[in-house]
Parts: sequence; C-alpha cells; structure tokens
Amino acid sequence: MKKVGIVMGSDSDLPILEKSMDMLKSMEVPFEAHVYSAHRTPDEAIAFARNAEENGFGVIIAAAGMAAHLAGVLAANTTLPVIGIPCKSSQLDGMDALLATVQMPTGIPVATVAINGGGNAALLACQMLALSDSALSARLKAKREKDTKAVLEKDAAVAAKYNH
Ligand code: RP5
Repeated sequence: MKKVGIVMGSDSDLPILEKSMDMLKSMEVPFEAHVYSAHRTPDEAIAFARNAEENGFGVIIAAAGMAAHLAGVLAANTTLPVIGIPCKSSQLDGMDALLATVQMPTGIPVATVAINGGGNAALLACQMLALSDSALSARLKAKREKDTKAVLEKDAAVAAKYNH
C-alpha cells in the first residue's frame, strides 16, 4: 500500500498530527512523519514533495499554523493530493492558517480540513487510498458503521432518560 506523508511546520504542531497518526494506525495505513517548514527549511520541504511519488507516497497531509504556506508549497511541487490542516495559533485562533491554507489559486489545489482537524485529514487520506484498495475501503465502511452505532446508542440513552 502507498504511504501517507505527514509534514508539519513545527514540532509544536505534533498534538494535532498525533490524531492523524492514531487514525492511520487504526486503519492500518503506513505513514512517515517529518518536520519541514515552508519558511524555515524550504529546501527540505520542496525536496520532500518533489520526491514523494517515487518514494512510495500516495497522499500528503500538511499541517501548519500562522502564515501557513506549507500545504500550498508542497502542493506546488507534486501532483499527489495534498490535504492541509490549518493549526490554531495563540493570536488569531487559526483563522490566519485557515485562510492561508484554503485560498489556493486555480491549478494548485489543497484539500483543506477544519482547524486542528487531524483526524479528518487522516480519514480523507484513507478514503483517497481506498479508491485502489478494497480492503481499506472495507475497513472504512466498518468504522463508519461502528461510529453510527455509537451515536444511535447515545440517542437511545438520551431518549430513555429525558423523553417521557
Ligand atoms: C508554523 O508556525 C508552525 O506550523 C507552527 O504552527 C507555528 C509556530 O511554530 P513554532 O514557533 O512553535 O515552531 O510555521
């Protein structure tokens, strides 16, 4: 199976990417994580994106906060799909990173998930890889069914307690 590349602008973004890694592990999808910054280590970030396809990656998750150019810079250097996670910073609650990640010009798309949306970024990556992996597709469907059942159990508990 192709790997998911996880790139974060700083190790301070790790708690968000740990959600991605946990999700990928639960879906049995291989990944490789790196700290490369579009601003602090641009050469390494660009080299990672340019070599990602031949290095066995199928999709890249890129997480950054503040002036979050990382996902866009990676996307500009590969035709693999890039999923951007805007990370919340202390000043602007992640709106800065959200706008910087989502507002890509035509030609270089970034699939942007919610601010700090590490779990959904991983699930979206799995869904992309599942297009050519029926076993992974089955695991995703099983997870969806399990999640649905858990919500319906909560509905039953709330109904039993409050609906008279
Ligand atoms: C961004 O700046 C990183 O992705 C991080 O979210 C933010 C702050 O980085 P540190 O100063 O904590 O390294 O590039």
